[in-house]
Amino acid sequence: MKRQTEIQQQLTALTEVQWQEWEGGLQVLEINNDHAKATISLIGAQVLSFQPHGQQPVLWLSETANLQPGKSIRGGIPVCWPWFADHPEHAEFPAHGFVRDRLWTLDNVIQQDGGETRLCLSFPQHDHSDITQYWPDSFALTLTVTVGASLTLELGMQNTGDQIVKITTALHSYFQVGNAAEVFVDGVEGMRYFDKVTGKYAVDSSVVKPDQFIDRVYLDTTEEAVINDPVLQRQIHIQKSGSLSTVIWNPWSKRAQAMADFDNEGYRNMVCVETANALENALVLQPGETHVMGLEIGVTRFKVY
Ligand code: TA6
Repeated sequence: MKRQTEIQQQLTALTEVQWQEWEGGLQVLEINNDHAKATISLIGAQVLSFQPHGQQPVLWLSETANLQPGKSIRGGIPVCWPWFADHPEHAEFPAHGFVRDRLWTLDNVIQQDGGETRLCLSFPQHDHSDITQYWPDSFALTLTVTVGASLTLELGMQNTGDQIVKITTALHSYFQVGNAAEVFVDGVEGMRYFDKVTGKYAVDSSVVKPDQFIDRVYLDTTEEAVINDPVLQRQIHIQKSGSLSTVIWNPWSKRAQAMADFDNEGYRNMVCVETANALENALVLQPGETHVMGLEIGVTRFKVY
C-alpha cells in the first residue's frame, strides 16, 4: 500500500480526480474524465454518484442522506459485508455488516489509456480494532472502482485466517429512475426468490414492477438485470460476476417516510437492484481462499414503442 503522501502526490498530478470535503467533513473523491463524472466516499468506499456525460444521473442519493462520517449513506452503492441485511444470529449487530460506515484507505489511482479512471481501495482492518466483537477472523477486503462509459466495481475478499468463514455480501445499488411506478426490471423473471414482504419463497414469471413496497432476494441467478425506464427513456444494464443473488427493493411511501435519511418522496425515483450473495447463496471461504464479486453498470437508450 502506498503511503498517503504518495497518493496525495498522485492525486495532485491527476486533473481527472479531485479530493473534496463535503458538508460535515465527509471526504469524497470527485472524478471527471472523458467518459463520466462520479463521486466516491472514503467512508464505506461508497460510490455516491455516477453520470456518463450526456446522461441523467444513474445512481440515486437521498436528499436527506446522513453525510456525516461514521453514518451509512442512503444511496449510491453501499458495500454490505460480511453479512447482508440483519446478522443471522446477532440482531444487535449493525445491519449489512460493519464496513459501510467506516473509513477505508485509498491505495492507488490509475488514469487508464482509454480515459477510464481506476481507484483501488482497501478496508484497513487493523485501524478498526473494535470489529473483533463482530468478526474475530482475519480478512482482506478490497474494492476496485473503474469509472468509464460504464461503471465497474470489483469487491475482493480473502479469508486470511485459519478458520472456515461463511460470508453474505451485497453491492447495494440505488438506481435513479424517472418514475418507479412506470419502470419494469427484467432478467430475474421466473427465478425463485425469498419474498421479505411475505416471508415466503415464490416464483414470479412476470417482469418486476417496483410500483409498491417490494423486497425480494432472487436466488441462484447469474443473469444480467435491466431496469427499463420509459420516463427517462433509458435502460440501465446491471451485469455481474461472482454473485448468485439479485435483490430488488423499494420501501415505497410508508417505509420511506419512516426513515429519516430517506427523503419522503424519494421512493418515486429509485429502485435498488443489488448484486449479492445472500441466504442460501452464502459464500464459504476456506483459509486462504479468495472471492471476487463484480458489477458492471451501463446505460443505453430505450424507446417506448
Ligand atoms: O436490500 C434490501 C434491504 O435488506 C431491505 O430489507 C432494507 O432493510 C434495505 O436493505 C435497507 O437497509 P438499511 O440498513 O440500509 O436501511
